[in-house]
Amino acid sequence: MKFAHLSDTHLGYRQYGLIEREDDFYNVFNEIVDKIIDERVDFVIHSGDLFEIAKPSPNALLIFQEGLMKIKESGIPFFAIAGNHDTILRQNALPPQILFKKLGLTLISPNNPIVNSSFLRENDIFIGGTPYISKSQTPLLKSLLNDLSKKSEGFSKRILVAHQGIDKYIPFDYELEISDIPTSFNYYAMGHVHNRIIDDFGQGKLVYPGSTEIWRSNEAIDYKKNGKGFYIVDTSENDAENRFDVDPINIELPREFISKNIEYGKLDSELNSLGSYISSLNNKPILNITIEKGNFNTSDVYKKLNNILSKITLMFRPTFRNEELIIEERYIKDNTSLEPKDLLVESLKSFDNEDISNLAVDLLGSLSKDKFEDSQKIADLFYEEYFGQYETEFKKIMKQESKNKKDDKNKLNSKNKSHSKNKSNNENKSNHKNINNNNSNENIKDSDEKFKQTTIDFK
Ligand SMILES: [Mn+2]
Repeated sequence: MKFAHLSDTHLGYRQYGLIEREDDFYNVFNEIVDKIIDERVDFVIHSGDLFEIAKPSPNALLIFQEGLMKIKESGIPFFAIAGNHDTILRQNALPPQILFKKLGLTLISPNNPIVNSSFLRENDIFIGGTPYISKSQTPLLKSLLNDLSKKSEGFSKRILVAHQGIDKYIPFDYELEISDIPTSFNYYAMGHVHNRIIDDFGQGKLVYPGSTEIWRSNEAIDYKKNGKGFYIVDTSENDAENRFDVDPINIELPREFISKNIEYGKLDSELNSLGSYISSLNNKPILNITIEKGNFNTSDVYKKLNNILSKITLMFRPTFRNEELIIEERYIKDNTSLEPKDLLVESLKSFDNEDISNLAVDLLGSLSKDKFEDSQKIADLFYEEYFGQYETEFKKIMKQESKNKKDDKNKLNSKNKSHSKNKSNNENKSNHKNINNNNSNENIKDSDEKFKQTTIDFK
């Protein structure tokens, strides 16, 4: 028996605002669908971020619908979880995958964490999983994983599906430490990390198939090294330790991402050879070009680059390492594009919280289109999500605080005027004491933690 494992297809992503890039993501997906059918797999697992956003465009939905229909017509079941991109902040909101239930997609959700199919039962296979769960809810995530581990007991083949970061693979952006994960499964069908990873873990293999297209330009490095595509997992040819056999199926991406540093002194000759290399390519590439060393007039160099490169690249993204621009470079780094969205996310990095960046990006989107009602709704939902449950506690504290102030005032009034310098100190101390006494300081801390926990480099 064998299955296909893929993830992070991000359908509908219009990278750099370019429709050609949106099409690239679709073309790669279509190619993957054909290969899945060629491989005659018994089922497919998609580990989240099927779509770029939780409310995909009709185009993105249509591309997926067509692909899924082909897979269904070949008699192949499709199991999926929602990733962080497929999830709306609001609780109980449905991910777009739910639309495709009648076309053969089984959504693994909090309500249906286990896939119930006669084929799986006949072959003694357990598939269980959870949609993406944010870092502030790691205790919930851990207990769900442990429940699934218990429920998988007694099955001969046990598969866990999840869309999370693990500290071992992304040390600065994870929800799970590797030691949090139950070791009882034979296959960990992971999503979220965009590089390809195959590791031995627990009683089998832990696998991130990675993104199917280059979603951030720095993913080009892993593409060159490990390729992109999906995995075919063969469960019948186990080795002595019952580890499944995992084979990569590579897809050649339609467009190159080129990263080039050029010294200003060699600008003309380097541009010449770069130009002839680009002319040899089938499709116009995305070019990240850095001009460095030496003093030069940025706008003159930009004009020259634009003359030569604008026609032969789909997009070129220049960086100028000129002493005059050092201050700007603090904001515009190598892997950051000039899109307002990216700059906004970059400038909010200190919050270290993906939800805040998402909020800002959402608000930018709606406010820049004068959609004030939508903006209000977005802000209200965010407030509700973060503070709804703490509101009562806050009110209590505020009430207590105003009472303290009154008390302090009364005390002060009864004292000599020369002591008034200490007023604010006394006030602070007594406030702290009261907050501790009514035990709500932990709740405040939790809501504070929520802001700090999730990291911004979301995938
Ligand atoms: Mn992703």
